[in-house]
Amino acid sequence: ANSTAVDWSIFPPMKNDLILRAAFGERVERIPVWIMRQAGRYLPEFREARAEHDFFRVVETPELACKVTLQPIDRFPLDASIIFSDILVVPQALGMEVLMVPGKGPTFPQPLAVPADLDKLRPDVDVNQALGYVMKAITLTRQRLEGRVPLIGFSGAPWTLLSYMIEGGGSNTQSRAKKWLYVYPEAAKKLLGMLTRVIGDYLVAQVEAGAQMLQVFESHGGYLTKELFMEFAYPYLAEIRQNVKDRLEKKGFRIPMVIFGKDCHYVTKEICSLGYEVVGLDWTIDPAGVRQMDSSFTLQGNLDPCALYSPPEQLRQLTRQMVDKFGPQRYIANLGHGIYPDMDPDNVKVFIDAVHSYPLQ
Ligand code: 1CP
Repeated sequence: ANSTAVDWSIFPPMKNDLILRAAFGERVERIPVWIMRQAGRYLPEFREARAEHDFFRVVETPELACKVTLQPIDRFPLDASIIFSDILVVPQALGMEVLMVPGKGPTFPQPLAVPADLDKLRPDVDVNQALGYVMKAITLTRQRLEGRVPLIGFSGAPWTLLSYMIEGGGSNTQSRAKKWLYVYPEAAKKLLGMLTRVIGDYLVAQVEAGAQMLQVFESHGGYLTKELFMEFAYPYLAEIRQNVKDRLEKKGFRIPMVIFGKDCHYVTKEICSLGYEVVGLDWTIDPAGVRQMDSSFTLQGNLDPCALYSPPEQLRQLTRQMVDKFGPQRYIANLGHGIYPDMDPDNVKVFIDAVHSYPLQ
């Protein structure tokens, strides 16, 4: 009864699976690299597509989403693609309206204000129906990639999505969302549970449609205290991991999962214990310190995106210094967060080439 699952035998064989091997801790002959927000406004061809179409129009039209997903792949020797979408499609699936307001970013006209507002959501939504367009974009993109590189699917994490649903958009403090954790903890947990269920279904459906790796974005992890993180973020991240892994294994899939927590340095050890194959680090974390703790998982990251403003030789040196700290195995090179719109695409090439030319034994 799943309308968007496809038989993976329709997909072309892989020519480059470096990132999957690195994720599973197998030896690689070259370091894989991709860039968070690699399809985005720093690319002139992306700005051209966005001048013609509204953001969510691109996301909801498989041909357009596929086209912009492939833009960075056609331009750079990246080792992975990530499906063009947004973490806020999950709140949309639950029944909330989200608009992309130019100059302001994603905006919810009617954010959740009080616990009774939870009754307006659709907790039993079928993601294959509500988000079928994402799965169709994934299947189409996997075909058009012709095995060049693996395709990554993703979702926002429960706490990060809850914070957007209550704040109604970006926020410097997340104080409205955090208020729920102190004043309405049971309602917050009800919503987190709802999100956890939908996110699990959504990640499984993305794999059934063709996604070969999954990343969970806890982008607002940095706003919590350790106690709040352990109560309102950690258990849901653990449940998603276990639920998705179990369901995919039953269906015969072996898919690596990445957990990326932004500003989560105060819970690095806890995040590493969640059991995801890959832990993404932002630029505030010293990779050497994390490596010393344990080596049973792969690390991803973590160049300061602003290093891309450097002249080429300096950028090459910063990239080599970064790899020195991680070591070349069990490692996926990336920035410590998404690339910014005013960055020079030529420097993206410098970064990728510097990773690829790092000498491996
Ligand atoms: O008009 C535009 O083109 C808007 C810019 C943009 C883009 C290119 C937004 C708005 N979203 C996206 C795409 C996007 N978002 C991807 C595409 C795949 C790729 O990486 O190439 C992904 C993975 C996301 C995920 C996403 N959206 C996150 C998690 C990653 C992160 O940055 O921490 C978050 C927090 C969002 C919300 C969001 N969407 C867009 C903006 C500007 C924001 C942040 C808003 C805020 O908090 O102020």
